[in-house]
Amino acid sequence: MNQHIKLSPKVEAALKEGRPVIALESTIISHGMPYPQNVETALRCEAAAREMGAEPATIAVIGGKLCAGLTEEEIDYLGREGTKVTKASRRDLPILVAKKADGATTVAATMIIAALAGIRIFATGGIGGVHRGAETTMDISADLEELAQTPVAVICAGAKSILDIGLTLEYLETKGVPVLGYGVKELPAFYTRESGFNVDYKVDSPAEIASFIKAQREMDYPGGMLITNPIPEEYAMPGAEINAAIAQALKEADEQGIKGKETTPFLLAKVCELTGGESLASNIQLVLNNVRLAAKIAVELAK
Ligand code: PSU
Ligand code: MN
Repeated sequence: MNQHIKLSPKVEAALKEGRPVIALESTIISHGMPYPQNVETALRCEAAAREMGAEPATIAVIGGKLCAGLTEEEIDYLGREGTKVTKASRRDLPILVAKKADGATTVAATMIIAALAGIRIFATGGIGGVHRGAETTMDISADLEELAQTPVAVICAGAKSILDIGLTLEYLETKGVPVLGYGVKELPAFYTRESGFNVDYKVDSPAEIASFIKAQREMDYPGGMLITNPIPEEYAMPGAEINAAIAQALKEADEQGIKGKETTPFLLAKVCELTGGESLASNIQLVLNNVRLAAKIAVELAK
């Protein structure tokens, strides 16, 4: 094991015994949701994974250690500190390690640490992507590059329309990342089940997804996979309402000159504020739904 990795006793035991393990990220805790719902959701995700037979490994950098498996106190700390914690993507990891500092890991950084720890499945809410206006800002999330080079399958609820969904799919195609739809032909748009864009392959069972991941690993070339799982019908938001909130959030971000790593957290918080917490309730449900699917895939892979 890499010298900078620190596994929790439970994660270490599960990996050693070949039991299913799924990674969970921590930027969603610090920057993706408000306190205390962020901590509650993180703990509910861990419980949901265990219920489905997979050990959860929530990932973050604590005191310069690349941790897979956090204590409740550590999760609570990340949730309370919120945006005061460093949002850690690929480029931040060496600095945090050298400075023995803390960081909440994005999808990209979580994938790197999961791969170092030997964890191949990772559930989250939404990934970063190609932002609207990227043809001039060049704002493309490091998450997409990571999917192209790190062997971890990421289960998410599709791409939010704070992003340019079409360009995000084009980018993933260029980078050779398979994009699967669980039970759907259309890429889900996070808060809603439809985006107007198709995925590469519709898949109908966790076993089928596991067979794709297994084939990818057997060929031993770099890169992950994106499995998109639509939000359950009963928690989906009306398209018009969410799109109006997103349009307003994008306008305010532009007016305030928000840039770089601040962009995604700013947009997420604005949308939550503008929808009076309704989007937060949807967000929580879709994350739990993704954790359950990831656990089922991990269970299949461990067979
Ligand atoms: N999208 C969400 N919720 C999130 C994020 C994205 O719906 O919490 C977080 C994830 O941690 C993701 C990161 O990896 O934002 C992407 O940030 P950026 O766009 O700066 O790469
Ligand atoms: Mn960005």
